[in-house]
Amino acid sequence: MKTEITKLFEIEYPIIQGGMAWVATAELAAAVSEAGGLGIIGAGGAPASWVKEQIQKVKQKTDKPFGVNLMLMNPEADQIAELIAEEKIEVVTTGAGNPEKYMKMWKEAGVKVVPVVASVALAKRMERAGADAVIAEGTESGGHIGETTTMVLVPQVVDAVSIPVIAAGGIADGRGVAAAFMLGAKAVQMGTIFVAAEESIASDAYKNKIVKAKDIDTKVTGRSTGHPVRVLRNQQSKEYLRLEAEGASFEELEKLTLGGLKKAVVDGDVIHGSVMAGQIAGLVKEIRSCKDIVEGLNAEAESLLKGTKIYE
Ligand code: TUI
Repeated sequence: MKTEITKLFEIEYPIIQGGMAWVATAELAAAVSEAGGLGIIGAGGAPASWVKEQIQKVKQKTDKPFGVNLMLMNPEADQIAELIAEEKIEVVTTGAGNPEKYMKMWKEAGVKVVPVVASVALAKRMERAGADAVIAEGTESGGHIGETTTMVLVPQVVDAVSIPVIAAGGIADGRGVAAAFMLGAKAVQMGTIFVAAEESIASDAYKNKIVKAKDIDTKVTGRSTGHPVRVLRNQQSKEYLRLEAEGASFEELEKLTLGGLKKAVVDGDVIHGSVMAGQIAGLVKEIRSCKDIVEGLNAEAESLLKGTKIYE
């Protein structure tokens, strides 16, 4: 399926991998790009030196385009933003904030800028600031989320901007990809299914928790602090939600989750760690290679959309 996004990013399939902190390493990004999608290195909260190493690693593994996700709350966001420009990365995606202050620098370096937005207002603002596309991310997503669902957000963002829109949140099979296209998206971004991919460095315990998850197994922690985060429910989320309901302070709550994502991804502690995942975890039933995921979902969506003329 050729779309404005496959042309803009010079990729084979309209499938983009989310920039998940700790999980979106060079291994995963290279595997997704090699498969014909757009692999992304997730800077998360990591230092610029780590991001630089990951960029070199991806370049050694593949000649295909790849991207870097800048999580804007990263303490070294300024340095990582400069690194992205210096390295002339094909695509930068951003999350958890407004990347406006870096956009001139990125555009001048020829980097395509694709902010993640959770509202129509931010999508319009990003278009005015020169974004090449936006990712409209629904509240079904894992990790740090907005309030609006993918079904509701995507068509409203599509109507509000002229740049191409990528849909994210709640997609993990060809039906989801086809539905996103019907809403006007020109590509999809997926996270949860790629966390559970063969090439993902996430612990087996983390992948198994996704594979075993049912439809109602995610919880949103941190609504009271203004930083809602969707995770698979476990002892940590239960304790967090109990403290939150009792009116615990931000500091108290933060103590419970500090380092929690690394604990789950790297150490495999899915009882006390933060197992970030989207609601669609319930649909992810097996561990597959990135090639199988990218080609399989594309073929399924293509067949569902045959005759609709919404892709070339
Ligand atoms: O960024 C994400 N997902 C993430 S980041 C992350 S690391 C983290 N860990 C613990 C607590 C907080 C973060 C884990 N998952 N997705 C992209 C995304 N961006 N979702 C929602 C937004 C967003 C929300 C509000 C973007 C901009 C925004 O407002 C910007 C503004 O200033 O107006």
